[in-house]
Amino acid sequence: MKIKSISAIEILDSRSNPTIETTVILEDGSCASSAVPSGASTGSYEAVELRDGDKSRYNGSGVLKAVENVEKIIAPKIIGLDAEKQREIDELMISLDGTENKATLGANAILSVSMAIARAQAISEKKPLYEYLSKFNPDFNGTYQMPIPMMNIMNGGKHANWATDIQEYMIFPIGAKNITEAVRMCAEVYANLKKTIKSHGYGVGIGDEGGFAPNVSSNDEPFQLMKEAIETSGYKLGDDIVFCIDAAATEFFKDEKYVLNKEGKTLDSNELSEFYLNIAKNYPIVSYEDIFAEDDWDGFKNFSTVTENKVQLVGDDLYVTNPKRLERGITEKTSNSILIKLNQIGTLTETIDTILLARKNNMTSVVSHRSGETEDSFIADFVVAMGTGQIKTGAPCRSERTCKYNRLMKIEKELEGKSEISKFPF
Ligand code: 2PG
Ligand code: MG
Repeated sequence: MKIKSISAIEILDSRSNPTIETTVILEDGSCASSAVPSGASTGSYEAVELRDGDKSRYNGSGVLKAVENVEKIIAPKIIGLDAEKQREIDELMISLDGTENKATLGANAILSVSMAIARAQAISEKKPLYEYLSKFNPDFNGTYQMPIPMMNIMNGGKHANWATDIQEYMIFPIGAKNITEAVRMCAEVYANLKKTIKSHGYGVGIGDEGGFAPNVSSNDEPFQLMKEAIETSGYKLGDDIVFCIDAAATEFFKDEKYVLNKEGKTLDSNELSEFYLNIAKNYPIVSYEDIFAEDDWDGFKNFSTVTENKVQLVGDDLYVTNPKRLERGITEKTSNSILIKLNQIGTLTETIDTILLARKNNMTSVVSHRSGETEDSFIADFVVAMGTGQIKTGAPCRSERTCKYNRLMKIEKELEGKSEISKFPF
């Protein structure tokens, strides 16, 4: 259906920072909006998030320029085109921008249009978003793969005033028989974790992604607290629920060394690898994201060798959802998994291409939120459509996180048995 109008507005994200929401209306009246999230522990190779820099508004973080780019530059070129032609429209925006990293128009401006167009076309075709998006998944066979959720229930690093050096401590309910059960299991553990943390004399304040952020004494203490909460909840650690981490190590990489303030240690790449593997002797950690800095390709590669690819090693800042960086990872056998964030690359089409490239090379993809989020639940439909099998979207707490989990449960209900929860391949 042809695009009739495009407008954009500056709204707030979950950290109270401005972000952009774009609304697309098609000629048949189908109308849809999409909002773009924003990271804090961002990789330096991410596409550019355009901010105004005008200190008199929002301390310089306004996005009025991005809004203007949508309305004055992108809209005139796109109005009248068929919203079904996602790839052509995305490619047109990429060429309008003209840079490698979308620095002219802003990846935030471009992505808000890219997502809203898909959503409007889905409405026009009277299809739920996940069904419409499944046309971009060449491997879709009629049964939807629901993702196992990685829930970040203890927060550290930049998201939580450095309560720990490791940024994210996630529970992963591999024993759940469907997404509804997975969400319930994690929510029960989350509720019990609050009691556990209190009983250890800590505060129960939360970080940017809704996980607790007590002032623990080491980087492995959160595992002990989560273990207690899992057992109190009646689940078996290792069978029902396992652990994942995102160290976001780029954030504690200083002068070519890893500085773990919680431990009072400064480590090189090999020592850091040992450090993680020592923790893993006591706790079942199955997925390791960004456990080395964004340019420490050797660190990742050595870890892959040492662990013989028996655990999931996820590159986030390492790959920034960029097919070119992923190509290098594939050639050098750097890791076996990639984190997928739409706003790191800036269009739906490029994000899909990256997932398909990873899949072709036997790598898993974990679709992810950002630490600064909105009520937009696009990624819930997207992960179901692409069948990547894993999503991480924070704690089962705070509406910008729960809206994604709630959407997944609604999709599962709507599909009534025509979906299955994915198996974790490691
Ligand atoms: C990450 C993300 C999301 P941010 O590092 O994976 O959890 O954080 O959005 O701050 O980059
Ligand atoms: Mg990360």
